[in-house]
Order: sequence, then C-alpha cells, then structure tokens
Amino acid sequence: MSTSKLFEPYKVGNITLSNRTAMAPLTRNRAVGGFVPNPLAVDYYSQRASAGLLITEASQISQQGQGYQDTPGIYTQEQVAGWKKVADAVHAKGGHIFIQLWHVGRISHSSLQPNGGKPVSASAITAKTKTFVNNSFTDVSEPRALELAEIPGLIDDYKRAARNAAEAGFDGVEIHAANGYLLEQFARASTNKRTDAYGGSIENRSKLILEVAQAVSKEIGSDKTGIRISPVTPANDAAIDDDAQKLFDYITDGLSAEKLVYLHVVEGATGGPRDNAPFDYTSLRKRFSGTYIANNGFDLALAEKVLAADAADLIAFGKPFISNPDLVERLKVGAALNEPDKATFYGGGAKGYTDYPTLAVAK
Ligand code: 8OZ
Repeated sequence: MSTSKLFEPYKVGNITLSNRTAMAPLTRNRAVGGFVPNPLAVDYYSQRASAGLLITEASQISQQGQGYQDTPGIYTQEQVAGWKKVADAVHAKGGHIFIQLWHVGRISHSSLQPNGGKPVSASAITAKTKTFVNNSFTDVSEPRALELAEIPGLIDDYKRAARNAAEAGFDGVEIHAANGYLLEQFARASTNKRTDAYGGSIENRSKLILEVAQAVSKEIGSDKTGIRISPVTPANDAAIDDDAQKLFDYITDGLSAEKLVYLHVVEGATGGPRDNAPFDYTSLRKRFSGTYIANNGFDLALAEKVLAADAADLIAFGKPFISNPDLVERLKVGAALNEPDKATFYGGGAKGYTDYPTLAVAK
C-alpha cells in the first residue's frame, strides 16, 4: 500500500479533492443528437469519480467552436440538461468535476460551421492537419481571420458557456488554451500575423487568453476557473515559438494576477515525449499563485517524484483513466493497469468506454 502524497486530500478553491489525481480531458466523440453528451457519459464519468478531480472532454462553446464530429457542446439548454446528469452522478459518488471549454479555431471543417462557412482563427492560415468529420479523416478547411469587431461576441460565447456550466452543476470550468486550438492560435507567432491589438508583441498575442480568463472568472468566480496550456506542443500544426518561455511566463503572470484556481500544463508534446523542446516548467510553477496541475506521460513513479519535489500540486492522467475506471485504487495497491484500446477512443458506444473492468470485477 502506497503512502505517497498522491493519495492525500487537496483543496482547490472551495472544494476538497480526495486525492491529488486528475482525469485529464479526453475527447471521445460520442455525443448524440444536438451535440448533447451521450447518456453513457453519466456512467463513464461516475465510474471514474474516485479521481481527485475529473475534467470533462473538451466541449465546444458554440457551433463555430466545433472541429470534429460528435463532440459535445455547452451552449444549448439541451446540452446543459445532458451535462447536469453527468455532474449530478459524479457528485453523488463524492467526486468533483470541471468541464473543459473549447473553441477549435482553424482546426475545423466547413461542414461543421454555421451556414457551411469558414472556420475562424487569428489569421487566415490553413493548418497542415486533418480533422475527423463525416466518418473520415479530412483536411481542415481554410480559415478566415476573426474581425476585431467579432472578439466581444467570442468572449460572450465563453461567458455563456461558463454560466451554462454553473447551471449544469459543475464545480468549475477549464479554459482550453492548449493543443493548437483557437486561444493558442492567437498566442503563437506562427499562427498569428495580426496587425491589431491582438497580434505582434507577446502582450498582444496573449491578450485574448487573458481576456477570456478574466471574463470567465467574472462570470462564475476565479475560484471556479482553471486553464490548460501546452507551451511547446507541436499538436495541430502549432509551431513552437522561439520565445515560448517568455510568452508563457507572461501568460502565466497574467493568469496568476486574475487568481485563476489552477494552471494545467501539458509538459512536452501532447501524448508524446515530455522533453521534445527545452522549457522550464518550474518557472510557470513559481509564477502561478494557484494550483499547478502537471500532465503528459505520467506513471505512478513519475507522479510521486514530481509531487515529492513540489513541482506540481496535482497530476493529471489521460489514457490510463480511459482504461482504468478505478485508476486511483489500482495505483494505491500497485495493481496492474488495463491497456487502453485505441480503436475505441473516438466514436462508438459502450465498448472501450464504460466496459473496462475494475479490480474488483477482474479478480
Ligand atoms: C484528440 C482528438 C480530438 C481532439 C485536444 C481536444 O487535443 C483535443 C483532441 C484530442 O486537446
């Protein structure tokens, strides 16, 4: 039986987590009509309620914010009703859950956009990547640059999503500012060629992230507002800035000033090597006054090492939580883990979603 810090309670804002694990946000593409969470999501998340903090799969804040088929939204009342069942079921099991708020920006396809229009981004630069629509991998569409006059409306979409999240009973929200999606498209120089107040200098490229963080905090409280960043991920054709350290140090200072409750950091290349590019995460850790959540490629040994060094407060596990609903219990007793089945990650039903066995069942 492990006595690691990982299994100690930890306070985030006004909630006390039963341990220091988080379930990372994981896209599963199983939403039903109207981009409402699948009824199976109630089981899926509540099966994993022994995680300290559950973070839902990325959920678009508007139709414009969607980039893949069958991802859930948090912009209609029907979606709120679907999510409420998830949040209630997790709470009934004593768990805690934040919803991840997502706008994909240019990582989209016109067939998903309002009136079949172009996806939006900081600038009209097409990503060299594919998305999954109409049951196949397809090149993303050419985007158009968001007009300056559209930015207040975009921020309103984040505010509405945050209000909806509170109405659905979530403990808070996580702003998705990672993995090459809209907010990162604004932050990175390679995808932002704007000449207005949102482009050019580090301060200008960081402006949208900080305005969204401030708007969401004002809407539901900074103690309920977390954010996820990925300073050096190449995900979704995001070129790594020469000045990534300066950029993300600056962003982190701004987020800390807004008193966001947590900073969730994808350390390294999302789902890949943790050391793909030089970056000093301890700088972010030191600058940020709230909770620091570390993610990417963690196993028990690395989690214990990082917590013992006080390099993070919480450790987020992704794929291990897909295949192990009782991941926390398994880590505690040093049990073997089920291997995740990649073929059932995206789309489908209960198979590979709610049917992974717990230790109690497997025995
Ligand atoms: C995998 C497939 C589709 C989307 C991310 C939301 O990378 C995602 C995502 C992951 O943040």
